[in-house]
Amino acid sequence: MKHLLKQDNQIYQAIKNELNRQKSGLIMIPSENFTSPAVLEAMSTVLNNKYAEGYPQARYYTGNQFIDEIENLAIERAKKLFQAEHANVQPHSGTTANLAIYFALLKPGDKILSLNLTHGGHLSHGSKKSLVSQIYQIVHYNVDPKTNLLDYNEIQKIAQEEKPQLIISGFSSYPRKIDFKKISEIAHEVGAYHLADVSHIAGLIIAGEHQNPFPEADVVMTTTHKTLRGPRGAIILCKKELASKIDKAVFPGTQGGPFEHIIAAKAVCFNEALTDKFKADQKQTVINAQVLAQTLIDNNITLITGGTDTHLILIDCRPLKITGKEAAALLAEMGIYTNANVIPYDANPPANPSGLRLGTPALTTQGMKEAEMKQIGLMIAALLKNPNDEKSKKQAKDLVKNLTAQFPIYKDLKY
Ligand code: DSN
Repeated sequence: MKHLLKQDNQIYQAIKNELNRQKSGLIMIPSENFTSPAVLEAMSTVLNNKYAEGYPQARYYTGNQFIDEIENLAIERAKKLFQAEHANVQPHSGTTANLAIYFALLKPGDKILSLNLTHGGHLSHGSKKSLVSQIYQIVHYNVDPKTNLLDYNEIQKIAQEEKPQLIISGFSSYPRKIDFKKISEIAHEVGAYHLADVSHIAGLIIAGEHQNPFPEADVVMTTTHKTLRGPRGAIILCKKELASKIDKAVFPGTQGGPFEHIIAAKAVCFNEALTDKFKADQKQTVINAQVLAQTLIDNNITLITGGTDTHLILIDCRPLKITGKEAAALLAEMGIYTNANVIPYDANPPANPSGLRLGTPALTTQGMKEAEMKQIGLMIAALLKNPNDEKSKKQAKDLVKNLTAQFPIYKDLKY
């Protein structure tokens, strides 16, 4: 980054510091991951300079022959990964992708049925704070109060009573598998579309570690930077008959010029996701999460739903007599990055919730396996049970140092 170094030292230094933070800590926020250097390279290119409003072979500006080639590759690879009939690779983020999907499928005032935000849903699925709730009527389903699991009979009952036009599945802090086929059945029974927001588990689906919502779901949306390990952004996949509506809703409906440098990086990430290595990593991500969960349970840490089937774990901090924020801050002090999170039926507000969310995608990308998960689980349990114990803190810092040295990331990236 010699030009940046010369021209803007403040930004250069901050980027360098961030690289060091990522290399020297344990990244355990389950929605974060490390892209490959090839993905980073594709993002940082002259493609940034090109306007390409429209779609391949139908652009509003000249000079898009190479951009078309790139976007077509991204589309074909995305379709192949999810066995989808159509892909739109232009959405800038998961939230804008969801807005475009609502715009494509619904009229203002239509009804959306989605999971309560505090039970694992997402802001863009209809939170009161989101624009979505000002345009559409929102009704929610909850997880079962005893098990914290989805109750498909309850979802069906609410769907039959409320007759929504859209049912959303796919969540941000639900650690268990989702029966997408069942939700498609419920949706179609009441004449609703089914949108599966698989942002968290896209990599798992590609690897066959989780049920694919297709061919039953009408639309699937995923961000591209979580388990999928690509650039920040999103894609929409859908049945052929919805293709034109979805494309028009993305552009010109809710976006202008696409980010073609990001689309190129998405294409690179999709090619990586088609490999056996990627699939093996996704399998290991789930094994790692399960070993980590079991180690925590064996050391008297309470987990929401009693474990995980996926890449993420939700710790109930209430028995520890600390808040999620205190737990996350304590771990961050050791260089272990997790996030405070609401838990179902949380008496505390989202700004100060009772849960701690953590996961294994980034650690697995670094090459860590079961043995390391056991070490990390023991260390996290010791810290959370004795937040002021200086010996545990010292041991935690040493472990982070050893593991990051043993499993280095971005070895060749020298800023
Ligand atoms: N912020 C994402 C997550 O961490 O799950 C969802 O948008």
